[in-house]
Amino acid sequence: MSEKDWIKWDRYPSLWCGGCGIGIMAKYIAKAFEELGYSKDEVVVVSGIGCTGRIAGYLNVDSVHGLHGRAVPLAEGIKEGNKKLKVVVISGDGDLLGIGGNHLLHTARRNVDITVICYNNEIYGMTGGQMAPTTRLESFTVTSPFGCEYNPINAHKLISSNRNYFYARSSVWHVDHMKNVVKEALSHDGFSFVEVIAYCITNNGLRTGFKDAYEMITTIKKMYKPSEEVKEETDLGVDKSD
Ligand SMILES: Cc1ncc(C[n+]2csc(CCOP(=O)(O)OP(=O)(O)O)c2C)c(N)n1
Ligand code: SF4
Ligand SMILES: [Mg+2]
Repeated sequence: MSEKDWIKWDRYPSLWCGGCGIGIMAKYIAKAFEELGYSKDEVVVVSGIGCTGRIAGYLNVDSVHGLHGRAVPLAEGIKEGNKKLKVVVISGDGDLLGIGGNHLLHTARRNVDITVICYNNEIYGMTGGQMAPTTRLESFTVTSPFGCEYNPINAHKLISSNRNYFYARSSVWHVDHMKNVVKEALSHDGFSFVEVIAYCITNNGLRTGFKDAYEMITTIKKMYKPSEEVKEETDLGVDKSD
């Protein structure tokens, strides 16, 4: 098998906008599945609603495109039904950390053996670019026209009640790093969470002054650097509890 077998090519071109990073993430998750030597009948992908959630229809595995915010309990139910399955949630920041935040908090706390991959574009992309719980302080969105007044949610801290947690942050620019941390997360025995720093060119970037998707992704390249430990907010990194 090759990584190409993990994508449903007959469904392309995808519904994602030209230049969107979700397709990049899909490709490197497919590579991670391939490099781990998984077979298609042992992986289940679950998503919620949003642009990222549509990924469930493009990966060539059994998948569920669930309700907004309910991907994590759906995944937990599937895992409970068949413990041998690798159950992977792939969804957006609004889905996982907004409406689905309470599910995430408790599934992580109970150390359920699933992997959650969050495409964090700091916005509700699909519905037009509204402020999300991940939107940065002072950022302009359609619902924060004078700048966001609140601090963004800290996903790392949110899931760390469970002492066996695995958290890693990567980005749609640092694709090999992203693939490697996804592989580590999938191999972790217990709850794992990967935050993928990303963007939405159509419903956020263009309005906030970016010329195109290339300018947005190269801004991510400049702002973040991969590292082995999370030392400061702008670092990418892998962090495991002791
Ligand atoms: C219960 C419910 N509330 C609201 C919505 C509308 N809705 C659809 S997608 C979405 C936001 C998705 O944001 P995110 O999860 O960040 O995904 P993105 O589109 O940015 O990838 C919302 C609020 C919905 N579908 N269902
Ligand atoms: S609206 Fe934004 S997040 Fe959705 S597909 Fe387009 S660029 Fe990607
Ligand atoms: Mg989003």
